[in-house]
Amino acid sequence: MFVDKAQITIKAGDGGNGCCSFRREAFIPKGGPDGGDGATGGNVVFVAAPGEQSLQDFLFNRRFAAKNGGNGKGKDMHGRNGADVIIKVPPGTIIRRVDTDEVLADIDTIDKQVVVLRGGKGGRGNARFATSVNRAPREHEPGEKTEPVLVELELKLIADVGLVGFPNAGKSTLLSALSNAKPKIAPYPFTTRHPVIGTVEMPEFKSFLMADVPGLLDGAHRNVGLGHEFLRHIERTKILLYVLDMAGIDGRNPVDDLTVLQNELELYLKGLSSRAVYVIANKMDLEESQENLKVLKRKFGRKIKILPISAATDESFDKLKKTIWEALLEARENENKKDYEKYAR
Ligand SMILES: Nc1nc2c(ncn2[C@@H]2O[C@H](COP(=O)(O)OP(=O)(O)OP(=O)(O)O)[C@@H](O)[C@H]2O)c(=O)[nH]1
Ligand SMILES: [Mg+2]
Repeated sequence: MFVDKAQITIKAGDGGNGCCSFRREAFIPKGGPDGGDGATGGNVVFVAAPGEQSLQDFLFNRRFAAKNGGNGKGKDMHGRNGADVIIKVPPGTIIRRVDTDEVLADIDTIDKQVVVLRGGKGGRGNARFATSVNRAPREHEPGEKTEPVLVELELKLIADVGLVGFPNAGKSTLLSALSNAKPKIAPYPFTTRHPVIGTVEMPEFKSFLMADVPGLLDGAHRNVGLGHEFLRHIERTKILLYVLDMAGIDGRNPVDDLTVLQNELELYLKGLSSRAVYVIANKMDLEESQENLKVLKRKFGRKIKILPISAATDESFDKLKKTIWEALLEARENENKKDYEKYAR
């Protein structure tokens, strides 16, 4: 099951209490204070779990607490620090407090690790309160208590390349042709009901991540069809590819389709359509496609590059992969440049 939102309760460990104790030894009637300090409670830590693509586990596991710090003891013994609780989430998970809406962490890379709640501090034992004037203090502190916090996890998958198209355009066929993912493929709309990410292998052990999201329709930004629920999974892609059914099998026209897709992206998030670098003109093995390609090229050829393919029958996709890869590298470079300019200013 694909789950991209979940609420869980997290709690850092309480600090341990400081101890009040006095040395008791044979022949030393009045030993000094020797109550040790309480220890720090454990932290709540979120880490990315590469390969994980759903928050499903959090439907069943909803409470996560770090261990409390140990109490101090006599003979100057400090408590033991409470163990952290490590929560593994899919890369792309945003963690937000439900009461204030504050974003506590954004696990946006595959190796990220964030301490979201810190454990309570331990209280000091009475040994620490001894002074030259007060040599037998009874004073000692309780450990700091922590409160449970309700947080919402929201997943916005992280992929380098996103496929955008109408239902039945062949997005899943293309993803399975290029990557290791095996999404369901079928001749009816809305076969894909949730995003699927595949790894596309390139020479020299390089690779990139490609996401297939459910088909868009006119009005998707208003939640028509499977709607914009899934558009947020392409928000974080570096580049987008439009996938068009050039044969217009469902009685649509690929030229209109492209216009609608561009609009839907813009209406959902301004500027999103500028991330689209290519139009993949799919199903070129079918006869009707040839004429439609001519029209598409005439109307859009100067604005965006069009790559005619047949995801179902082409034998080699090496050239297509290379083309996508190069566009991705360019997008990454532009992004770095932008970041650089931002800091240089
Ligand atoms: N002839 C031909 N059929 C194709 C081609 N690519 C995909 N198809 C067929 O088109 C149908 C839809 O393909 P999918 O890959 O499931 O399409 P999708 O875009 O993922 O569809 P949704 O998941 O419903 O949005 C399937 O029957 C595929 O076999 C192609 O290049 N040529
Ligand atoms: Mg599909």
